[in-house]
Amino acid sequence: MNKLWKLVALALAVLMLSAPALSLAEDAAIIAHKADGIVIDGNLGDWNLDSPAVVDQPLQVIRDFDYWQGVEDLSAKFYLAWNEDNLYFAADVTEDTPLGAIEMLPIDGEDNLKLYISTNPESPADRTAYDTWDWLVYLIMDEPYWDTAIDRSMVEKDKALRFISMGMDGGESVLDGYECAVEMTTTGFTFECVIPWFNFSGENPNVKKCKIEKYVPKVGDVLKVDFAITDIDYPCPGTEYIPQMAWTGSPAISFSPAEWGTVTLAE
Ligand SMILES: [Ca+2]
Ligand SMILES: [Ca+2]
Repeated sequence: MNKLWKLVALALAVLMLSAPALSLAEDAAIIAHKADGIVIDGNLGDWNLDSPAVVDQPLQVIRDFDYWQGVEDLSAKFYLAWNEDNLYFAADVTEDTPLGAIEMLPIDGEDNLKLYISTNPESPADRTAYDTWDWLVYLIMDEPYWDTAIDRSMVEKDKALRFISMGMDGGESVLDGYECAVEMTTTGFTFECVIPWFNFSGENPNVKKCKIEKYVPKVGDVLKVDFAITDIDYPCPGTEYIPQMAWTGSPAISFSPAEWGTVTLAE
């Protein structure tokens, strides 16, 4: 190596050491359009696909990185749409072993989609702990069962307002009015679902004496949000390594909404 290259290498090393921790959350922002005639059939032709949350980079693998084989193994684009009554969620998933749930595994080890969402645009965007209106929704990708769960274990008891975790042992449907469908593609599948907003409130029929009011979304609201996807590639035995990817590429999304991205509700 000549002297110049040594200098360049040294400068690069210094730069890398002094760079702030890489955060994808700062740049992670999508738009959700008003749902216009979305039919839950697995075909995303009825969606505005202008603003995807793209998950396809090594930096976005948040678990068992050594077992992620690249974009054909697992990658996805996520979309949201909305109206006053419902949240719509779609995914275009590239996956070589799709819909691989195994009943005996904990739900975080099944093929799943995880939706992290706030239903309060007034919550401070930089909060480092979940508050009353922060939700982690598990959608198990297991045709035809489509189990759902809501994890509230990260919400402090006095903030949870009696809305606690449900469905976390699997085999349950905890979202009233939830409908979903998949369509297989040559490289994986497309998925879409509808989740009525009242599920994130005391109006969810599975909770009792909870005073969380139903969120009434409006154009211009900005909500914290994140997406994760879990891919079990290896049927038993050998299920101890199950890669997971997330939009903002940080395992800290499980306790800190500050690490999530945002969605802006638009027309
Ligand atoms: Ca459709
Ligand atoms: Ca795979």
